[in-house]
Amino acid sequence: MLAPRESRSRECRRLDGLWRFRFDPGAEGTAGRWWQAPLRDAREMAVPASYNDLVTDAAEREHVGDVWYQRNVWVPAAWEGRRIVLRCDAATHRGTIWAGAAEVADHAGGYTPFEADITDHVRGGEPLRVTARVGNELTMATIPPGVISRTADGRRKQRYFHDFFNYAGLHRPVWLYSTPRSYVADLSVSTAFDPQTAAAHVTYQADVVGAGATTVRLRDAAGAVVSGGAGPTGVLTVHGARPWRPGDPHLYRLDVRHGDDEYSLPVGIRTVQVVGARLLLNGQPVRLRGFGMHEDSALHGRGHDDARMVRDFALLKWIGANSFRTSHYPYAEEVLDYADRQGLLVIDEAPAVGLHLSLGHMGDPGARTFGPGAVGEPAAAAHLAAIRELISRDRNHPSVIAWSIANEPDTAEPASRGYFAPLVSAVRELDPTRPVCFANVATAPPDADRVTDLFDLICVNRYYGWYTGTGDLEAAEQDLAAELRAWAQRGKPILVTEFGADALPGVHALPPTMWSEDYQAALLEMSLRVFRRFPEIVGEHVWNFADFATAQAVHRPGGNHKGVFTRDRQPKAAAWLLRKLWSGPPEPPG
Ligand code: BDP
Repeated sequence: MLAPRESRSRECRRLDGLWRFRFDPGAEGTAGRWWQAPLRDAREMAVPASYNDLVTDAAEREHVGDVWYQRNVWVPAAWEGRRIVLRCDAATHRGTIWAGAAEVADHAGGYTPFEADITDHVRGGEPLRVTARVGNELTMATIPPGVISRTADGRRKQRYFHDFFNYAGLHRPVWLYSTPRSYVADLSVSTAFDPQTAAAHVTYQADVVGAGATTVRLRDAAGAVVSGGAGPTGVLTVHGARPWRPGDPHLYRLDVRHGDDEYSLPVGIRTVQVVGARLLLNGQPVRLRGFGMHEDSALHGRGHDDARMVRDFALLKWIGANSFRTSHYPYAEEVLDYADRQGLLVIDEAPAVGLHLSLGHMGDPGARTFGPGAVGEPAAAAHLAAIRELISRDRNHPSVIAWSIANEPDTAEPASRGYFAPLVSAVRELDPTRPVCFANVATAPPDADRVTDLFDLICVNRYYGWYTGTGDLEAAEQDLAAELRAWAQRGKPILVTEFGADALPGVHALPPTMWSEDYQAALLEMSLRVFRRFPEIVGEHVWNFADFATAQAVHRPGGNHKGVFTRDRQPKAAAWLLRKLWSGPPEPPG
């Protein structure tokens, strides 16, 4: 699905700002047809943002069910006769949209966009009432999964199996945009690059609607045409191509015209391959260093915020990171656009987290995950839909070098294989150009895991020195090395996609003890020392980039404090250490 972009033929309006807003604790809005009139008893709410941290009432912060957003917008008179689209970048976790009295879109999945052609429902030069119903419920039919129960006094309670707060709302921009009646509906590009000859191929496929000729031009950063073609599909050849890579994230621009419509897509020419235990970018071994992150900050919650994004990327650069994982859901498209321009490598993750119903403090000991009544067919269908939408949205980003289709599922359970095998095949069919991975959980070490052979990369999340070997870094060092030695036998690249320790900012201890900044730094230093012994380890992603909000729990004092930056993006001691250890270009493995 194409992101809204202005061009000579396209106009985009972001409907950011204050919308009328109402909680619907009694689930009355749908029966009462709240979209048909101005929302009664409404307050105002910021968009984009999570609503949870903008209210002062506990029941509202923890509300389970629907909320309603509404606003009026003027449809520009100049748009009369054009195609008009209403688009929502993210309604977490389910969104239904009305244009005036007409329902125009309904979408499940909290982190991918959806849109509707509303041409027949609007008039240029007239006002339009836009209403959005957003539901935050997680069940065994959603991804991520959850369970809703009732308290003795009748309140609905949401339980979930992942370690971040269930923020909800209109998290990303809502758009009204217009195109000509004949238009470019979708576009997919893939690139091939020969490092020996610097020759490149850009294969493109445009879905076009309506009459008119289709032409494409590939331009370099200076705007000069380097290749061109005609027709909705084709292969463009570029001689002397300048490949996209961290350090020189060079972007070409593909201008696609169909009839009067023009859409311009940034294109980075690069290849990603797994050869043996190496990960190659443009034929060269790469080693990833960086973080698992979250879209999370004070007040905004999970709402996209350009200011936070700019600061986060500045910190990634400062600390010497070259990559991150979009743990545990697809991030805003603005983030991937920025990563393309900044030259960050991204492992792009589907929102399949918490598929482990017996894990830690969030699960029930002994609970089975995969099968009817738990994570069964409805969840698998939702998971597949989420993967399809992720790939369709993000496949054109050069920064995206791998798809992660789940975080810490219970892959020691035999039924996990039947669950994952079809999903992996689907990813390979949707995108044969990128490696596929998932983040393996500590309860599925090499001798217990049932699925890792299906994937291209071995990604492991390990907390030696924290959840196991608690407080004992010597034991942790040995156990970590022993487990990595076992994974290294598999002959595939290994990424340690999570390791870390909570540190309360300002707490210090010598010798280092748990929860201090010093212990966090010592644990990270020990881990990096172990990783250096394994040529198969091609990536180290610290958990987490910054402190983040979680559900309330006895061991989560004001959230998860495994950030090496505080929630307001200031460095802890570990950040200074990593900056030192990650200075200079990442050494190639081996
Ligand atoms: C891992 C999860 C991550 C958690 C982290 C932790 O992948 O989402 O936040 O542990 O416990 O299990 O800090």
